[in-house]
Amino acid sequence: MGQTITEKILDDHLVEGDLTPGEEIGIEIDQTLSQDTTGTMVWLQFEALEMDEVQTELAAQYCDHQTYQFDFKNTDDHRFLRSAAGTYGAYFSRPGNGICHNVHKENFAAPGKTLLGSDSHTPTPGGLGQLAIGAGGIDIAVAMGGGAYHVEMPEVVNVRLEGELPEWATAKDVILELLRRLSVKGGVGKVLEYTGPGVESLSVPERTTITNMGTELGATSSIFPTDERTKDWMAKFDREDEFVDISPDEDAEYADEIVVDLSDLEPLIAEPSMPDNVVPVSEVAGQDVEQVIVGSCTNGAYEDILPAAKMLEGREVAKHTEMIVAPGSKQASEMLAREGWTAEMMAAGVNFSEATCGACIGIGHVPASDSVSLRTFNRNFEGRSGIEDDSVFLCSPEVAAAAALKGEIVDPRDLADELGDLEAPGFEMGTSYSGGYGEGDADIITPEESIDDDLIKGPNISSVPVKDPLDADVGGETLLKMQDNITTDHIIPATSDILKFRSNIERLSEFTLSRIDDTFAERAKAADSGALVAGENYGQGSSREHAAMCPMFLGVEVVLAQSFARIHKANLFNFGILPLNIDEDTYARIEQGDDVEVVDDVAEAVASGQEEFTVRVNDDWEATATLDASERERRTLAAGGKLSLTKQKHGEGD
Ligand code: MIC
Ligand code: SF4
Repeated sequence: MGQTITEKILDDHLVEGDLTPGEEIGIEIDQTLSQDTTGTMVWLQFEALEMDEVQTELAAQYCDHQTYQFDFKNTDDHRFLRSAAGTYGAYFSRPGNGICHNVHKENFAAPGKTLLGSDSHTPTPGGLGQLAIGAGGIDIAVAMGGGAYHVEMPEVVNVRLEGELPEWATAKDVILELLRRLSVKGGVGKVLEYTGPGVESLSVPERTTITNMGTELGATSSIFPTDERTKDWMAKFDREDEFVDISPDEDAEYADEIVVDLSDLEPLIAEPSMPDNVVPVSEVAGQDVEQVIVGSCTNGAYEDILPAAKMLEGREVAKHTEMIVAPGSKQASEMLAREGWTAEMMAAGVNFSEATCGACIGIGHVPASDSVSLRTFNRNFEGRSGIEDDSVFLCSPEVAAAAALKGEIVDPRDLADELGDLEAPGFEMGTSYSGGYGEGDADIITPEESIDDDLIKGPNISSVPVKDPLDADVGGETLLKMQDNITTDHIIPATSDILKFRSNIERLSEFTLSRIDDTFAERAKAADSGALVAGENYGQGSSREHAAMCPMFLGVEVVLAQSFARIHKANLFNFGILPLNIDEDTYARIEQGDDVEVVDDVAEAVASGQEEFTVRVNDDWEATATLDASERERRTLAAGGKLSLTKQKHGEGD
């Protein structure tokens, strides 16, 4: 039987299991990436595992999320990361050089290889045929140490692209259309594989906009075949020798097929505050817009910003609107500057940001109260912009630029009619790329160039918390009952006042679930042990393992949810928290404050493969909950988490 692209790459890297959807497989990892807010824990865990050196073909450490360094703690984190990269043999991308996904895509991503990254948008280079997966930090640390990465074999779904994009519709509208159809949990347990005649009409930057935002569907990854366009794109970075031809076999079988006719698409927009609240722009036209931001890891390439620049040339941003351009990488910034576009945009009233995540996680450019912000980003979870009750819309750079010009949400086609001389900018590849990271790139320190051979830890950098092995008794007070689609931004918010504690779990844990209830941390500490209850898709969004580490640190022992997001569920296992599935009736019946006890000797039941558990509530009624876990996940839980399990295995010489 023929194979899909995903199956081909997995087959090449398979070290455990077979490619049966739903079964756990172990794969070899060729490349890893981590960034500044998850990376400190990655390296602290690498150190705790007593590793000497990176074992993967390549490991890259980026400094991108909090590069404004408001506090010495951020700068200390960056210095620690440089020292860790140098000590253990990773590439180090300096603060300000750009967002991990953009810089990695430009400099290191390679078709046919596997990439594991401690950031949920790691699948971005799927646009050039790399199988890239987001995971928690300890998974990256273990992979860097040469260990396999374990994941449930996904179903491979074919997204067949037909036709070509009409004027004013963009790659962003392709992924917004999929979000509209499938919702934020529509991709869980799946890899979306793009095929069909429409593929060749899309350039690599357009493809990576789509694969980047596959994360918002909850997908394990997203991937495109490679072709001449991929090869030409890699040549711009002097990396054509790393190109490989990769496409599905003619008789490849997919679990499902979704057809998107590109020629049917129109400008779309995601309304606040979920990326799947998608409607045609024309439906929400007329709303006043006070802020517009073009950039981020989704739309931060030179090719993403150029259309906005062309639209702004010789025009002016509306007086009551602020427009910010935040390029995804220094490379993109440099090209815009070299070609004169930066000056054009500045003349139009645009403000430039350094190449950083920044505003995407509420660091800088926080919207005014009670105002609309239009962003070309991938997420608009409530409060993520740095202000509660925010009103963030997600759209393409074209729709963003149109709103900046008009001062209100407007379908760019209508604005073009109104202005008479506004032409659709179309898509154009950059020509002034300056090559790869090799010689002369001051912003990437190669392992050979490293100046460090020891870890440098500032006073805020503490150690990794470790849980005791699983106990016979699991449960406690229901500390919080939450609804569907709770994000990791709810569990451990980002924003500048909190991010600086990412390498200090004791301090960070004080902010646990504070978005929902600011008494949570205090109550959890007082309760000694506890449970969390949630609806569907609990823990969607980011890969931050802190969203499991901090509840664990505060004594949460079990999470009862109707369903879980993939990375977060893995993180719960990795930190020894029992993730149990409950049905809708049980969810409806349990109240906050209820005492929840998992009946049985839990440690023994988990180890022996038991799937159904009885949960006793208030010593009054009982319900059934299920544990969907692989053998390895059960061992991880029993050991109290992945760090302990991996150490045990090393001890046994495994
Ligand atoms: C995000 O987009 O939410 C982040 C910030 O990039 C996170 C990583 C983090 O929490 O540090 C992600 O997507 O994994
Ligand atoms: Fe950075 Fe935002 Fe992309 Fe996350 S989604 S990597 S915060 S730009």
